[in-house]
Amino acid sequence: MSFTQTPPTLGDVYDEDAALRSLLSRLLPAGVLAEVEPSLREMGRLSAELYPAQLADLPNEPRLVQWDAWGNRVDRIELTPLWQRAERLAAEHGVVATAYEREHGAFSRIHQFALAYLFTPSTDIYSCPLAMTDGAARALLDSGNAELIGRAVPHLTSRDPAAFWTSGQWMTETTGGSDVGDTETAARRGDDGRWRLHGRKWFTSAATSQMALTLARPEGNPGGGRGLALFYLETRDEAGRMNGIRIDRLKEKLGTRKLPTAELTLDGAVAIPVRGLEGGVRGIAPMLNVTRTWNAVSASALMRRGIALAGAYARERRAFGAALAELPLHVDTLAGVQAESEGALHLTFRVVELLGRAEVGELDDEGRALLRILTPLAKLTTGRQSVAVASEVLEAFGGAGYVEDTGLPMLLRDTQVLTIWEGTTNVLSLDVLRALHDAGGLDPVVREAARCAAGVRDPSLGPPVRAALRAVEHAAEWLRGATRAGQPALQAGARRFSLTLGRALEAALLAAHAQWALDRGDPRPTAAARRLAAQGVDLVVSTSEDDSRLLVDGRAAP
Ligand code: MFK
Repeated sequence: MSFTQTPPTLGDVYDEDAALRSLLSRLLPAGVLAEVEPSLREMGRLSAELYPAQLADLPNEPRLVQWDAWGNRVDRIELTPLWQRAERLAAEHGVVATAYEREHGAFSRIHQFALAYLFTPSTDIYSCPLAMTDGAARALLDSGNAELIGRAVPHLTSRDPAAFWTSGQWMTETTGGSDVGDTETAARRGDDGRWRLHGRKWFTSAATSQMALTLARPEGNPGGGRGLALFYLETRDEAGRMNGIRIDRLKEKLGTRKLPTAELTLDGAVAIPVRGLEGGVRGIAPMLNVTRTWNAVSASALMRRGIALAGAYARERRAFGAALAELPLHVDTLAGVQAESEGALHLTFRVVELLGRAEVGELDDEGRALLRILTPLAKLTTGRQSVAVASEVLEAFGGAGYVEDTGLPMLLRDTQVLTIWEGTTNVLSLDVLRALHDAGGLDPVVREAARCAAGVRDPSLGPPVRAALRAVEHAAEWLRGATRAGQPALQAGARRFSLTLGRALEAALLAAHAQWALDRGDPRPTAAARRLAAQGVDLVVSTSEDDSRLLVDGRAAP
């Protein structure tokens, strides 16, 4: 008999997630936790049940059918079996709806994103259309457009699969996904008073949605972001015909292969302005902030899934006379990624907590400024962590991690997108600077770190608290210097600055939570806080623009 390895299996996805359960026990009042826990346990059970279905679905990919047998242009996308199931399950389990039903006030966001966190890793990035659906509901509600709110929001937040709609977020054009102000799509008003859109959308995720929010420039408007307007459109009419939209092709992507990302031509798509005829970027910003939060939740969730699989494997796989889980270096490696994932979880759910409080009007100006700053910080920090953790998870399986039909490579490919879409690490670092500028400086972040530190008493938590405070102070010092030096210096260091703030806040939040857990007899989060800080939180270094230019193109700075 030749030896075969035991594949990793998932246990109870909710009950075995010690970090999530500890966090929720602190964030939610006992009565609320008791009420929401059955739905989380059920989602954990469902997530474990879907995992084998996800593996069985590995060879399937969505397919674009442009023509029917009789020569009619139909542009139909056939989804993979798991995606079809995910749509129904997401509606029934309220993965978007929970946030808007608001049964538990501000805590409903925590409940909803905990559901999303459990649902995401087994559903092949179905979190993408859900993120955009949630974001569209938020943007429409914020717009105050009563007609569109009445028409779309009940669908976007429905638990009935027959009534549930998802939304697209069509921003990216061939001119680029970051500098959206260069959008070329034109909006023309016809003699019938209706607006029609003409242009090409180059990267539209989940093109199967029933509606979309998109940007276009009304004829005669100036260039740049301010000349764009935010439009609402429905993709098909009541007879199922496309609304002046052609699906040109699906993208061949590194990952998220089950997600039907498409290139579209808008050829007279009838659309409705959501909030006036300019300021479209401002109008879509609430959607971006919600989808960026989903991105951080997805990053945390995919890290957790990879680590759960690597842990299960390490308990079974024997090498050098012992289970991997007994080998000191393997244990040390897994502990390192576990600490990264717990830091990510705490920063992410701090954003979620603040978002929930903002939505019920509980936040003051400083709280709103903190939410605005932490949203891109969490997205960019957790996105980078998820790629590093997924890479380490694959390595923890040795060669098996590199083999497609284990399903493990998909983890690495899928996390890579989290640093790209919804704003790259660099674009979001610049967004952090914009948010700090709007907030009048770094005070909300400094006070957040100080608030975390103030609650920590146990000496074992001294190292992470000191590391976090020193890093925030170092970042503040850099910001003062770079502001004096001018825009090129500010921009060049923005990424290291933002990652430092993100990691420092992760350590501070984790340390504050660890004190709470220690008070209840649980030393685990303390180990995570200490390890995260030991792995380094301060990335601020001085660089020279001359050196950078010489390294990149061999020439000195102009
Ligand atoms: C797993 C879950 C993940 C979800 C999956 C979703 C997949 C969807 C696929 C995609 O659609 S990916 C494409 C996503 N694209 C982006 O995220 C765009 C990235 N680029 C940026 O974020 C740029 O910074 C930006 C487009 C916003 C720059 O455009 P502008 O026109 O140069 O913006 P400007 O002038 O700085 O800001 C315009 C206004 O918006 C300002 O307000 P005022 O008009 O009142 O001055 C800004 O303060 C405001 N603003 C910009 N970003 C904001 C914001 N307000 C609040 N929050 C923000 N994030």
